[in-house]
Amino acid sequence: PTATGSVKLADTQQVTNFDGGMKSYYGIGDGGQSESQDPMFEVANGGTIQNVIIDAPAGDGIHCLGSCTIRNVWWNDVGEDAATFMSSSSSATYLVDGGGAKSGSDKVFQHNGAGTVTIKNFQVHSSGKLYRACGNCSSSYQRHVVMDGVTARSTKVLAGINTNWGDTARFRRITVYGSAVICEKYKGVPKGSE
Ligand code: DGU
Ligand code: CA
Ligand code: CA
Ligand code: CA
Repeated sequence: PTATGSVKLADTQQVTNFDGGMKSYYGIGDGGQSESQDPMFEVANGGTIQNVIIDAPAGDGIHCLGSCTIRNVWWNDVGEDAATFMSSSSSATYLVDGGGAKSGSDKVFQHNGAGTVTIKNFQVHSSGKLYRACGNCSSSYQRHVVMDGVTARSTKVLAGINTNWGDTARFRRITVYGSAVICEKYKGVPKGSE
């Protein structure tokens, strides 16, 4: 989509319900793969972020501290990753509805907390993995992902999950251009015991 304007962020924006009006936001981190970058937006438990375009440098993207909705958000050049889901509650739900992500050199959606991530009506282009359940987080939660209406181009893997922790992945209406591994199964190893 075409941006209606552009906003350079000086620091992380803490939001509960945020509508970006289809402006482009950028300016956090260095655009590379360093794990220590700040997020652009931190969304409170129960919050929604929508109608946002994210351009480089995009830092650590969006952090959802609890359940959240990410609606019609477009990453033109994913930073270290695009969004991280962080609730400690097994009933947390995170919904990504609409939008798309390009050039996530490693991961797009990073699920470090517990609960279920639903990725719906989403496009991913030139990326490593669309979704990864954390493989070495200190909390070995069960993590679940549902993909419904996902189109992938030049992307290696749709979901990476840790079957030894009981993670699950479900797929519906998936379109792949080129080739992609739909579900890569890993053995999660908590940090410190690798
Ligand atoms: O070394 O623990 O990549 O949140 C890897 C880390 C890793 C997380 C994750 C993230 O799993 O840092 O971006
Ligand atoms: Ca990372
Ligand atoms: Ca990138
Ligand atoms: Ca990250």
